[in-house]
Amino acid sequence: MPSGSFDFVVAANRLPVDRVVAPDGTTTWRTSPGGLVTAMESVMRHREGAWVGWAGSPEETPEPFDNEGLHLHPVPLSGEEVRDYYEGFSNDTLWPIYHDVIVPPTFKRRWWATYRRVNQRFAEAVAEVAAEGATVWIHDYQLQLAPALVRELRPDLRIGWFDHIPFPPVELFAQLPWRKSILRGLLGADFLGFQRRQDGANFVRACRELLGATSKGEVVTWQGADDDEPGAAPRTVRAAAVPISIDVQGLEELARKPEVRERAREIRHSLGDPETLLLGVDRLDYTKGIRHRLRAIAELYEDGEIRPPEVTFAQVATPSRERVAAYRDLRAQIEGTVGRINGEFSLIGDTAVHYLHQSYPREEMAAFFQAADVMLVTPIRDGMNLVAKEYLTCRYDLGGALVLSEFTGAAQELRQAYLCNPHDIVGLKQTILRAMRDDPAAKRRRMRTLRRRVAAHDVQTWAEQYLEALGHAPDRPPRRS
Ligand code: ADQ
Repeated sequence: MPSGSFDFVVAANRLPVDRVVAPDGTTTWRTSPGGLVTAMESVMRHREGAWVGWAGSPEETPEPFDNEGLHLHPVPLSGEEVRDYYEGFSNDTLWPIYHDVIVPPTFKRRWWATYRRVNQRFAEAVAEVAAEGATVWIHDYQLQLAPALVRELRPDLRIGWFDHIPFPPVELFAQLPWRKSILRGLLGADFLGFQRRQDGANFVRACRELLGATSKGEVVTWQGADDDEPGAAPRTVRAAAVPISIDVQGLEELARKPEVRERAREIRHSLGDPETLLLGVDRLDYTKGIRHRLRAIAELYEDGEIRPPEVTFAQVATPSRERVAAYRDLRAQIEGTVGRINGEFSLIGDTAVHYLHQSYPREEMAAFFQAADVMLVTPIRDGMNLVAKEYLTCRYDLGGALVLSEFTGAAQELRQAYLCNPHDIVGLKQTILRAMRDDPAAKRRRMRTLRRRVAAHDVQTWAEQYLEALGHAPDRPPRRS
């Protein structure tokens, strides 16, 4: 296949831009806020970079275009493909399996066929734009077949894949009827990056048990031929942890703005100037442990340990995947629970739970974080959880406290947080009370240590470490001094 002209290519389900339609009907593109774009900016500055992804609308696909120094190469998806590849196979088959089967996964052969077809289309787009010998960085669970498909078309490329979500233990992964194809797809990469060491180890074990591969530490060797697909070429691939982070400097600069600080005060005032504001911020997803959190909060009100207006809880929940049934059910349950708690424990003018089912600009999120005395991050399972790192970054005043579930990737790094097991409601309640009532000096010490950790490993460092590992794979990169 003839090569393109870009020596660094990112492939992700979505392009990092949102369409903005002016009143006169003209379309422009705005870079979407988010860590991945910022991380890529820092590593793309000295390279010719292209980004391959879906533009977000099934109706029309723009021609490739340039935006803020980046070449964007849209991949078309029809409405049916969005339903089957994205909402179906990615979010209703893979997502539940990769998150401990919190809800049952749905298996549909039609979804799988579409997932394969869309991965092939992404691979062809990558092969079209990549220059001879280019580096390709593929992202996430929507594109697990792409590494091998790209390699087939362009064996000259260096191919990496990064898993933003957990990689499940083989006992759960084995449920997937297409498990071998997924592993073979991933083994097309030179380097596979995971959030935690455990995720990488789960992948290596799956290769051993399901493909008969061999391994030595983080390196998997697969002979290539197996019953279903004789003749595939042997592969040696490294699978290691490179935990993702956030744009610490950018967010802290934002949080330090006088308008944001003023807005934080306003938020507290609007919530009745509580002594303690407890806060949850999540995509409305069953992995995030919002139900467990609400249960603990309800019991704390019931026990008389907390009461409005001294203590109030705000839950900000971004609308998410509303065309998938499990998400619609979750929303109905959560909204029912919030209604019940407020019916029972709110006073006239003093609300027990403030529930906001909305998306906010970054400035508003930073103000929320500054306003919160205790941040509740209680997922049942989460690849990393960036909210925890964002909260710490916004608390440059060393105020506040972070309650963090052990089942997040972030808990591997943030050991000084108030760690909890969200399934243990009694323990969760005790941890929330501790985070509220601990000695302020001890809380500040924890904050300082946590903030230092996040600052030392920001998203730019993450991208550099990832690319260094990819460059040396399957060997380990030399240690940094
Ligand atoms: P997500 O599951 O989306 O990401 P998370 O890491 O918490 O989870 O990131 C959510 C982002 O959305 C944060 O930047 C947060 O500030 C923002 N956000 C949340 N609610 C919002 C609201 N109401 N308005 C505006 N913004 C809001 C997946 C994995 C994670 C992994 C990331 C990155 O599931 O485990 O950390 O990718 O790899």
